[in-house]
Amino acid sequence: MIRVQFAARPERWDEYQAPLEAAFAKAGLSVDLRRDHAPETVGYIAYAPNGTLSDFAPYTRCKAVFSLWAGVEKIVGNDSLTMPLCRMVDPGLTAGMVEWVTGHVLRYHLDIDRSIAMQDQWVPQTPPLAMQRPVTILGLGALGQACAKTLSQLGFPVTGWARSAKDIDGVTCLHGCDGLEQALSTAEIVVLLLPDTRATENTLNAETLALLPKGARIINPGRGPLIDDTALLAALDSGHIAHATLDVFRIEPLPADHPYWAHPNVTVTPHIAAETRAITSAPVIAENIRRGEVGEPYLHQVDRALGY
Ligand code: NDP
Ligand code: OXD
Repeated sequence: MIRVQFAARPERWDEYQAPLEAAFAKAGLSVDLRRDHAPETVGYIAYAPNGTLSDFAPYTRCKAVFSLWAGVEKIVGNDSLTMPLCRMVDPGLTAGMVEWVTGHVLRYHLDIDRSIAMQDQWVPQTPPLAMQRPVTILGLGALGQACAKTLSQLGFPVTGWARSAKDIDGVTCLHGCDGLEQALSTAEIVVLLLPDTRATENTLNAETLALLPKGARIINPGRGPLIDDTALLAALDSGHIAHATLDVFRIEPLPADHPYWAHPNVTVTPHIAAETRAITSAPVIAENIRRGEVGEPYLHQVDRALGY
């Protein structure tokens, strides 16, 4: 019997228990799933950073920790976590992010805010076509690639930027410092889907924001530290950046006195861009346990040195 510890917020248990048990059964795994196993008996941990578990040292026989979140910045530097760590790549999470990003890109592209503000006036203004609106996505991982493909299929000229070179149909792929400059220099809309690591902190700062064309819009569902907030507020105040939609912040919930709340050119959403779904993530966890049991490489294992 494989013992799996569920270490997420207690209210998540009801949502996850049945899908996980069904996925384990379907994968032919004999699993005892609980929230209160004796730590030294646990084989695998399903973990979320907003649960209570932070000391992994007592889990002496644990073979791997499976994050229910895609972003692992809260756990990747934990010294007591000496076993493999896998981040979440889940079709439901990906679909949610594609829908959220596409919706917010289309809000900007079609100037939907103007239509709402002018709904009592007959002042026609035809929006350009998607093919006339360059979009840049910073981060071409599971989520960035999926968004890039969908936006490209809608007709947007999409440029993507990652750490390593990529070849994605319909997407101009760039990497490295020069690549970032090029990626930003034409972008009318920028979407941030980078992980929060030492190397990505303040990717958008005073210098890189200045590379964007005047009037560019920013959408950040990645992580708060990707943006230098002071530099973004200055660029919004000067009008260089026309608007920002921010889903993630250095401190969450965003403090009540943060200038983003009241800024007329900022939309704040409360870290809801995409969420792991129990029904679509349970088979991913089951497959990783199957792999762990037969000694195959885990899916989506985090590179601890890179931090994602
Ligand atoms: P991945 O790990 O699959 O992709 C990360 C991408 O970022 C990769 O393309 C990687 O490059 C690139 N990257 C990493 N470091 C650098 C760097 N220094 N310079 C340039 N590119 C870099 O992550 P996901 O796509 O699954 O998720 C991205 C992030 O989205 C998560 O880390 C999380 O923070 C956030 N997220 C937010 C949610 C929300 O609700 N707001 C929900 C889910 C995720 P390479 O391909 O070369 O390795
Ligand atoms: C995640 C998130 O990282 O929800 O999965 O932000």
